[in-house]
This record gives sequence, C-alpha cells and structure tokens, in this order.
Amino acid sequence: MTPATHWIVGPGALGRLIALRLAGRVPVRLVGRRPLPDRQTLVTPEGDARVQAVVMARIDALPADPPAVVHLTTKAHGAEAAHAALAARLPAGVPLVLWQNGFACQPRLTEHHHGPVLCATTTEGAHVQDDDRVTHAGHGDTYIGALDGSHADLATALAQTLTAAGLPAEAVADIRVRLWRKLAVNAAINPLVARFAIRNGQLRDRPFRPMVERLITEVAAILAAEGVTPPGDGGLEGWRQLVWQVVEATASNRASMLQDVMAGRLTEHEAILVPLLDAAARHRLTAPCLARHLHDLRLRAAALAEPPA
Ligand code: KPL
Repeated sequence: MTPATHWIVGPGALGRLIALRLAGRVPVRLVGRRPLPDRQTLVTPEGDARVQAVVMARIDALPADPPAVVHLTTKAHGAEAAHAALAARLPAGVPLVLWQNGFACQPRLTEHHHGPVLCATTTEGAHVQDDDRVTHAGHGDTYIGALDGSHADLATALAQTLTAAGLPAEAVADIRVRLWRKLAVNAAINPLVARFAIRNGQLRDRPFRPMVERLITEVAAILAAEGVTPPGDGGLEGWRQLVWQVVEATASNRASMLQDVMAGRLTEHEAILVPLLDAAARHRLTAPCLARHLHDLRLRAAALAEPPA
C-alpha cells in the first residue's frame, strides 16, 4: 500500500460508491466496523455491473501506513465518534473530507481535526443492495471546499481526482452556503416524507403541499437572518424554487430519512433540524413546524434506544 492511499471511513452507500469509483485509479482502503467482502460490485446508472477489488480495514485494526487523505462518509450522527476512533492513528496534517448532511459535525471537526478539513456535498444517488453490491442510481454534482474557503489547492486536487473517477466534482469557496442549501432542502422534505411514509413526489399533492410550504417559509426566514444567500431568484421564492425542483427531480425516490425509518435506523434529524432551530433561537425567530418535527423524531429515536420490553 503506498502512502498516497485514500481511506474511506463509513462503508454505507456513499462510502462504497466513492471507494469503488476511486479504486483502480488511486489506492483505496475502505474502513468500517465489520469486515465486508473484498470484491464489490458497482452497478452503474447505465446498468453495467463492475466487479472491483477493494482493500478493507476494520476501524479497530488500522494499518500503520498513514493515509494521504481520509474521507469520512458515515451518517452525520456517527461522524464525530468515527473521527475520535481514528484521530490517535493519524499523524498531524492528514487532510479530512467530511461528506455528511446537515451542518453539525462540520464546524466542530473543522476545529478539532489536526490537519486541513474540507466539506463535501453531493447529489449523487446510491443505495446498498447487499454486503458486496452497491448501486450508483443516478449521476449528480459534488462540491468540495473548506468552511473558511482555505485549502483551495487541496480542494481542486481532490475534485480532479473524483471527477476523473466518474464523480464530477468542483472545488468551491462557498461550501458553507452549499451545505446550508442542502440542509434547507433536507429540512423541507425529509421529516415529512419520513413521517407520512411517502415518496418525494407525493409532497406535490394535498394535504402535503401546504405542509412543505410552511416548512420552506420557516427555513427561508431563518436562513435570511443567518445571512445565507438564497438560491435562484432570491428570497423566499428562491428557496421555494429550489425545494420544488428537488421534489420534481427526485419524485420517485424514497428520501434518506424515510429509508432510515423503514430500516429501523436513527435518522439525521439532529444534524438537519438542530442547526436551523439553534439559528432561529439566536435570531429570536419561532419555527413551530420544524420544532414539532424535531420533537417527534426525538421521540422516535428515544424509543429506538429503549431495550425491548
Ligand atoms: O438528499 C435527499 C435525501 O434523500 O436525503 C433528498 C433526495 C434531496 C431529499 O431531501
């Protein structure tokens, strides 16, 4: 294994997509809590099934060779624990790329990691089919950059590596705005589809449409107060356009939060809703719909954590 290895920590759908796309071009090690088959199949959006050898490592049995870069691809709520498990094994200066949704672990890990930290946001669609099979369901866009706009050369080099591997990526100076935009979309769509167990496109219909509109209004007011530049035409209309475009483009999808609920997993409600509600509190705004969703999702999370009677 050469020192230029990319470690991909978190072998869910996104982590395996990145690992399988990068493998063969750069040395890759896929790091997780349990062993996975070292031959993995990637089904491409065009329907080809490509078998790829991937070097696996358990997070509690990492190799001595330091990586060139660590991509953290866990769910948002697992990122800080995964980083803590790795940190002692990483020499200072190893770059970290955070691929999480929301805006929770990004500022905290940017402060705590001993090296450059980049954040990435992507609309690539992937889902796990089996322990040895992942489907790249649809192409998307990936943006990468540091929260303060620094490390531009590193972001450019990583974007080039990802693009060459079939994941088109762009280095950007405004990743903070892009993370908030994705969070805004996730906040307007995910709690509702998870609660009502519907596909994204059903949000266009009654009774859901007005519920989405109320969420967008709350999110737009908070992000205006927070100084996050709205997309498109700007203001509330810009946020409405963005959310409804995504609903349209992903109409037949089950959003990640609904998939988590269906699989009995913890959802990413803390990373998506808490940053918004914290910002609302800072600006003395109320956001009753967002607050109600957070309350309900926390009740569900508490019930998941309880041992069965
Ligand atoms: O990112 C998403 C998700 O499933 O989490 C979309 C499709 C945009 C819905 O919010």
